[in-house]
Amino acid sequence: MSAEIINKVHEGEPQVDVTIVLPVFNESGHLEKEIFRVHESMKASEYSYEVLVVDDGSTDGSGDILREIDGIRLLQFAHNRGSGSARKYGTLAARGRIVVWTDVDMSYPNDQIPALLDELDHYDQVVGARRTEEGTIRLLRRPAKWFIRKLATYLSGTTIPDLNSGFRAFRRDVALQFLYLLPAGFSCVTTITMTFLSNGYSVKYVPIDYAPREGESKFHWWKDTRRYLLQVVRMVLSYSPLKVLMPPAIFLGLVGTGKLIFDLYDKDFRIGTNTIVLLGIAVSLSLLGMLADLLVQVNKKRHDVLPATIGR
Ligand SMILES: Nc1nc2c(ncn2[C@@H]2O[C@H](COP(=O)(O)OP(=O)(O)OP(=O)(O)O)[C@@H](O)[C@H]2O)c(=O)[nH]1
Ligand SMILES: [Mg+2]
Repeated sequence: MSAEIINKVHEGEPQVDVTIVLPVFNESGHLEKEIFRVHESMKASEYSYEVLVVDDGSTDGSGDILREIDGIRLLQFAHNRGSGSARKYGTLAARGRIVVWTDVDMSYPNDQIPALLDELDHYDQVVGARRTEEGTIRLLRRPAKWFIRKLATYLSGTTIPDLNSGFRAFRRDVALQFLYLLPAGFSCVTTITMTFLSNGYSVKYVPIDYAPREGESKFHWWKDTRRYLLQVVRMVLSYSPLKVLMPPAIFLGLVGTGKLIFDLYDKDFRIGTNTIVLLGIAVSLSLLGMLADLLVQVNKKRHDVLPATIGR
């Protein structure tokens, strides 16, 4: 028997405890090894599970290899859309009550998925937070990641030790409410953490080890860094615009007002150009903040899924 090729999205009651979603793009060298590792750890656990592989347009023969692998469900797309999109459609097609996201490059401890699942008790999402950064293009990615993580910590009001981890487990019913918000690229993992947090769902972090990947990275230094920066703008505008835009607006407003008073008294009512610029920026930032906040409020959707509780 080979992979079960699926072309219909599953709907209805969960049929297994866990679905492990594996996004694959050109990982032929270690694909079987990684899938074997996942199976071995899950078989030894008490959880019923399925492995759902999502491949969109691999060109290195990964698709052919996958079709021959036993014991997986396979979702294959002709077009490449990105790892976020693969994770999103994998979650949609999952039959599990819980969904696990991880990479297929031997970097995350996929032999420890059951331990990650054990931590999900009483939480809506549990994230493996990497102790070290062994990722590709570290010099460029590290400062960008650090900045985004600090910003996300400030926006969410919670400590986020690892915002970009690709190793996580979450309740599928909660995630389904937000799938439409997830971007197609790498920032999908950032977005799912932020979306859970900003909608009142709990996220727990457990420390994990992280190994250098096998095979070639799919992270493009410029295209994906640009997307990270866009992600910063989006996070500010869509989660708490007032929290970020109001402090600089108030600061510039106060400095501008001080300068205005100085101009009125000392410069005989000749208001300086820099005073006008300062006050103009302050007003623009506050208007932008208020407008963005209004859009956030107006677009708030109803969420019916109860957050995880502590059972008896
Ligand atoms: N289906 C699908 N999977 C993808 C795509 N791009 C990347 N992936 C998979 O998503 C996972 C993460 O991609 P990586 O290249 O490891 O990205 P990363 O973990 O941010 O970067 P590294 O530090 O290089 O590991 C891997 O399992 C990839 O095979 C894509 O376009 N489509
Ligand atoms: Mg990786």
